[in-house]
Amino acid sequence: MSTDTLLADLRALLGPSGLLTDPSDTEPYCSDWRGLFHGRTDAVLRPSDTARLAEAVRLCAASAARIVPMGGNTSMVGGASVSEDGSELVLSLTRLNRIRAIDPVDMTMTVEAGVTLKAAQDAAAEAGCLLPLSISSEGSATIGGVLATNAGGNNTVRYGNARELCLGLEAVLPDGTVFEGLRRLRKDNTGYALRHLLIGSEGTLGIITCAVLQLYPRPRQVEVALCGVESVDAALALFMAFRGADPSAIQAFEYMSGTGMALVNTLIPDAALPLAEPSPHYVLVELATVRDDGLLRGLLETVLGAALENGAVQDAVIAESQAQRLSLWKLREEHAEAQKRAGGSVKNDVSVPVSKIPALIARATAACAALIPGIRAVPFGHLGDGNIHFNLVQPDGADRAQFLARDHEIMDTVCAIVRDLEGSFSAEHGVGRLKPYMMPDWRGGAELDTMRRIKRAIDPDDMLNPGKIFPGP
Ligand code: 2HG
Ligand code: ZN
Repeated sequence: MSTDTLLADLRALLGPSGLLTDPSDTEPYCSDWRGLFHGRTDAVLRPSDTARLAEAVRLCAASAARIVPMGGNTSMVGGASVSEDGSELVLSLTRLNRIRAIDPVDMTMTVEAGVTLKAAQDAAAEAGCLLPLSISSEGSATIGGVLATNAGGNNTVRYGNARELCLGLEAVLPDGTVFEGLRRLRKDNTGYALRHLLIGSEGTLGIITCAVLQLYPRPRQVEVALCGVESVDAALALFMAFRGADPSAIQAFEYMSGTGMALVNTLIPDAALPLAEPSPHYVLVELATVRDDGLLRGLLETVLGAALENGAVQDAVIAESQAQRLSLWKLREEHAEAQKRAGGSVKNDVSVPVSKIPALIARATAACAALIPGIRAVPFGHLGDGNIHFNLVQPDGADRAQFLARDHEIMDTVCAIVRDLEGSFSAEHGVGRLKPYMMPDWRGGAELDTMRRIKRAIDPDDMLNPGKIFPGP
């Protein structure tokens, strides 16, 4: 079947607003948030429900047309990027944007893939519940994407990754059949847990269309503090102090470097460091509890007081209102945007055992400085669960393209240290199109081979999200 016939059939199925073919309409779908990948496509499919989406996939399969599923297009690794040769179609999930159900007794919500994470959080809050997944891009990132990549974010230390919050899934498989697994059971041992195969598969095995998410009670007390600390060891010591005092109270424990904080302060409007002096390192801690006993503030002050006394913390500020909590979080959440504004940056979304975070930051900072003098190391992230974004910003005034051309060299330098520290080169952003070249080295032998066999069994014609996860054909 010719492309023209396929597009005519898709237009008849999806209607005029369900199929974009004009280059001025499709262009925004052809670049990623970081500006690393620029592709082409003949069409963007925008089905409004699962039945039409499944039929569209059947039509594509019959024409051997390849599909790149896309949610909010916030991937940091080109996970939703189309190829440069124009041979792939984009399938946007954003019109599947209904919240099908919220059940405050079962503590679950059934959400379509195109709902933004923020909209899902707000809907859960209106029902008196908490959807605890929280990531910097939550205003644009969608439920389908966060599950397809098994996103982690700020609250993993307490609630786990997206995987741990998903009880059921509906997905369209590469041949257009619908996997109907929208169950909301805590116990359901019935053969292979297929939803867990789809979660984290980055759209290479199926297109997630709807999910049942686990909700939690909303906290009644929340405390947020920003602390200036002298070393990464001191940041880790502070984490251990909070864990020792009450591990169940830690909702988020985030690390930031002085370099990253300075970029946010300089490049993000309305960002202001509320401490008297800048510090070489920072910690943002959020405590929360559903209890209504008024004791959470005391816990925070006791731990911080001891840390100030023993020198682990140099200075600290505790938010006194929701507005202050948000402005402290802004200093952390704007890190990605500030780095984008600072010029070219190379990202390493890595994880190590929590105990090895100080070694990771010290060794990787020194190794990158030796590789490219003047390079700005901007490590930050989710210290509480061992996930550090060891990002490198180009030297001030350097040529962006020349700097980015050395991305593999920089990534390999950092990842060699990560490997030595028994970590992972891909913690929460996925492998996407950026890191498949690392797979043989890190997941070689039986592991990568089994992944390939699963891919071939479910998607023998490599129809879904080609070029992601796997190196080569
Ligand atoms: C975050 O934690 C995101 O803010 C983005 O995962 C990290 O920019 C990054 O590398
Ligand atoms: Zn992150």
